[in-house]
Amino acid sequence: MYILDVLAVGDYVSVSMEKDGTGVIEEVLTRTNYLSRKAPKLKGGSYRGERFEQIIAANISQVIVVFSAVSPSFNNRSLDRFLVAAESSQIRPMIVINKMDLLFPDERKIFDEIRDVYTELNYSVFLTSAVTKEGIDELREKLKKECSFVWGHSGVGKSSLFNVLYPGLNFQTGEISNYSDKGVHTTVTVSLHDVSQNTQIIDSPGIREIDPYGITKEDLCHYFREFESYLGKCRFTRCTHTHEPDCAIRDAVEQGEISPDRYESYTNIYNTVEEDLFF
Ligand SMILES: Nc1nc2c(ncn2[C@@H]2O[C@H](COP(=O)(O)OP(=O)(O)OP(=O)(O)O)[C@@H](O)[C@H]2O)c(=O)[nH]1
Ligand SMILES: [Mg+2]
Ligand SMILES: [Zn+2]
Repeated sequence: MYILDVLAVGDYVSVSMEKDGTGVIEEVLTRTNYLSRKAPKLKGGSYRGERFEQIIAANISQVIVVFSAVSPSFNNRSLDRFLVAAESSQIRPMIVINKMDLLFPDERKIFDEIRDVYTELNYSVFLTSAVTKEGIDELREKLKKECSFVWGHSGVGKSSLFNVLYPGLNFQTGEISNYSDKGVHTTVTVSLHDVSQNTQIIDSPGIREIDPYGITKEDLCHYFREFESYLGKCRFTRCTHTHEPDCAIRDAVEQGEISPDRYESYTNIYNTVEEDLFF
């Protein structure tokens, strides 16, 4: 049996002390929650069809999903994947769209609309800039007395945001000179920091695409908040909400009650969930 992660950032452990003062971890205490992903396949081989769960961080009270408005450009399909990953781990996500300073004034309204769509779904959304400090005070308020895990693609400004939120952290950030739209990985490890009393933040390296562990096709609809009130109202009890007649979800999309864009994210993720790998 493979054990990929005995310990993760955020774990609580019990420790005993040896005579020479060395601490020995005796036990990892039960996790209240954790974020995980499918472990990457081993180089040169596969896990014979099995994929293993890799814990990214544990005992988190919220996930801050960070995107940039531009450089790299915002992608709502990808945002929905992050939200699904957080929802499936039962960890509250918040959304940050950073680098607002790089937009032309007439481009801002697109992001005001995006903010409205997700605010309507009860997600907190912050439009920020690490340069002008737009949105920073409001975001800091939401981090108080929480253990927040920051998640997103490389180069969106996760570490830069922490540096302006909590001056003194001095996280390494990417240099504009060697930064491209592809993103260079500046942060390379997950690390937890006490920034004030009862307030912790966890910085993490940018990820290319989220590959959540343990999501089934059947459960996916529960991770789209706006679907909830329609579930159980389709003609077929095992409706997949992708093609069946008299589907309450698809009807709601047609009636304009569910955003077609969000529904497209659902079908998109649905088609990529590798059902057979989760048993
Ligand atoms: N104009 C502008 N540039 C920003 C902003 N935030 C970050 N940057 C720049 O974007 C680049 C990447 O910033 P980082 O903070 O290193 O990004 P990251 O998300 O931590 O990246 P990884 O550690 O690789 O995951 C750097 O050149 C920053 O100076 C912002 O709000 N506005
Ligand atoms: Mg970073
Ligand atoms: Zn349905």
